[in-house]
Amino acid sequence: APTYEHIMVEKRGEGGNVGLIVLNRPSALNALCDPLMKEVKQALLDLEADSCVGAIVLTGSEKAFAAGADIKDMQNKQFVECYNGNFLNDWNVLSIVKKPVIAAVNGYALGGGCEMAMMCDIILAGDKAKFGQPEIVLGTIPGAGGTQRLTKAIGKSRSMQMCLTGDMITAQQASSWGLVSSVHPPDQVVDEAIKLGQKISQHSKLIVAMCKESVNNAYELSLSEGLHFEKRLFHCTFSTNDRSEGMTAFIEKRKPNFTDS
Ligand code: CO8
Repeated sequence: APTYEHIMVEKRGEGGNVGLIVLNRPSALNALCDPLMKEVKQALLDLEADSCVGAIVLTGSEKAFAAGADIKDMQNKQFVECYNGNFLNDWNVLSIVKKPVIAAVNGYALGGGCEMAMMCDIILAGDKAKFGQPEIVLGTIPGAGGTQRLTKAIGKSRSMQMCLTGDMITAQQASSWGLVSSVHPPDQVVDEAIKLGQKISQHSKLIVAMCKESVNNAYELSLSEGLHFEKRLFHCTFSTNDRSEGMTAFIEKRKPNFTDS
């Protein structure tokens, strides 16, 4: 297994069916420097390739999920360097992973940290979590979905307010606005996320990936295109062993034995 400097990677759950990535750069509140993001990318690709793993949990520390992109790294950057080097372009790896990724957020999820949480498929929050897009305070704007995914999650007025003031919202607000699924005591968020990951892992990994792809298309396509895509993928499930096994197991009143095929 690769050794990492800024993250920790474990496998949890029954048979190691949930991958756990812990951001671990406490000296900078998990600010997302380039080496950290490269490690996250590698860990995600490894877990994606691991056939035991059915879901992935991404978390930070109790103080910070991630306090954003690394401001010290950005301080002296110039436009040409950002543009030519495609600055922050490989951040999107989180959004192209096929397996479900659950963010377990405690403490600060700010700027790129909030954006990273929003690239995940499900967000669970600790009751002291704080979400914000403070880029405006630094004279810049969100660069990895803060104006886009946030707006789709909580609506225009609330997103505008957060992005234009830079103010943080609490876990309770994030929950009532629909940004997060549920709120838990801080020391239980990761366990709850792993439980959720285990539950998802019991299903066919193949069908889970198809389902995730279809939900994600709700953000990309018109309703009629999205419904068409969904219907075709639904039809596709009838070419799989797992669809046949799932329905047969129901009829035979037993648990399905999925083979991810
Ligand atoms: N970058 C670099 N270092 C950071 C960052 C950061 N984003 N956040 C905190 N740190 C460092 C601090 O500099 C400090 O280091 P040192 O001890 O060496 O001075 C250490 O972490 C602890 O931080 P504080 O002393 O400030 O801790 P507090 O508890 O007083 O405050 C806060 C916590 C409120 C979270 C505060 O640290 C803060 O406001 N941080 C900056 C938050 C921010 O503005 N984030 C947005 C960054 S811009 C961004 O994310 C742009 C994204 C663009 C696209 C990204 C692609 C995905």
